[in-house]
Amino acid sequence: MRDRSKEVLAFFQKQVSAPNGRPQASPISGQPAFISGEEIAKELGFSRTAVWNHIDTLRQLGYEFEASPRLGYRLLKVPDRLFPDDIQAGLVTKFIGRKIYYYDVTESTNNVADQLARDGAPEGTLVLAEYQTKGRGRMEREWFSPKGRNILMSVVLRPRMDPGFVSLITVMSSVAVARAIRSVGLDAQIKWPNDVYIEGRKVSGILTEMKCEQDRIKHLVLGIGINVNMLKSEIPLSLHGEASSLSILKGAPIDRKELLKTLLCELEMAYDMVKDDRCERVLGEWSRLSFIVGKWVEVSLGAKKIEGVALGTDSKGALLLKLENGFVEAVLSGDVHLVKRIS
Ligand code: BT5
Repeated sequence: MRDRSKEVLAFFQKQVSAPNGRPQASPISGQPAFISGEEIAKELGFSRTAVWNHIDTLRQLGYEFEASPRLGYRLLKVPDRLFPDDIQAGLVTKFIGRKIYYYDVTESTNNVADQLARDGAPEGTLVLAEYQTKGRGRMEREWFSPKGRNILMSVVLRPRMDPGFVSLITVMSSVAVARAIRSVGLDAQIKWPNDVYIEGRKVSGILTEMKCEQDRIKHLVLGIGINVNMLKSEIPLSLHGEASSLSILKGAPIDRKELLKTLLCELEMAYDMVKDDRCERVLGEWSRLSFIVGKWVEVSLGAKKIEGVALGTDSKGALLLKLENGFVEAVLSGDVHLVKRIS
């Protein structure tokens, strides 16, 4: 979007109320108020024709305006796209999402964020995409997401911590994702290390990648995929019975922008706690929201498999497993499965 069209949009977004991001309704009509073209032109130093042209540009991007020759324009609907201006309107974070890069299509938001981080992007830089041609999970597994339905995002972080603590970032992110999803009334639960499930179906995955220099983290890219409005018919056969989306489980579409804003706030809060050595609250919340704590699980890492009761996580975000022989082992990565034991 051109800068001047952005200025015009910002004028209407001043009416946007912080909590729900929607244009504020007039108490009488229930609709947002009209703003006259003359008022906008005067305030921004444009001609009225220029204002009209910018509104036309915004309409082409999917913004819906009502025009009245007497009263001016009012913004009725913003498009269901994760445009940075819409995300930043009313966003209350200090650094996460203060700089946003938005792509209609890209290979992987993690790749873009990594390049930005190498080029010196500040902490909190956010990359969003409507579609990824090479979206990936851990160990180069594929991350599937149809265009324009879900949240595909990556955040640049620069924590001053030992690389051995990187799992803690994944753990704190899973707490933030689960809490954000719970804010729309769904019973999100965490599966260590990087998945969020609802009713036994995976709805979100996290991919944390880091670049180290000597014994410290140079930067870290936190990639998150959330299945928000993906339709049942869009889920590939290979994921049937495994994946679902928030809208399927809720039975109604979910406002992606609102969910994303909530997530950015939750992430910043949890990350601040981790940075300030106040991990106990995050880890306590993780235990509360995790569905594997107290259960017998198998963790596989390639050919290596290990079984035990999941006790919780340690201060590094490693999973603590109580083995059959009574020993407790800290596992730093792997895939977890619940195991039914025949006694
Ligand atoms: C993950 O890996 O769950 C991490 C996924 C991270 C995706 C985000 S999207 C934005 C950013 N950019 C990227 O390129 N990636 C990140 P893992 O635990 O390895 O799980 C991968 C497995 O989940 C796949 O092998 C499938 O079985 C399954 N899967 C793929 N797409 C899925 C989906 N949309 N919903 C649920 N499960 C899915």
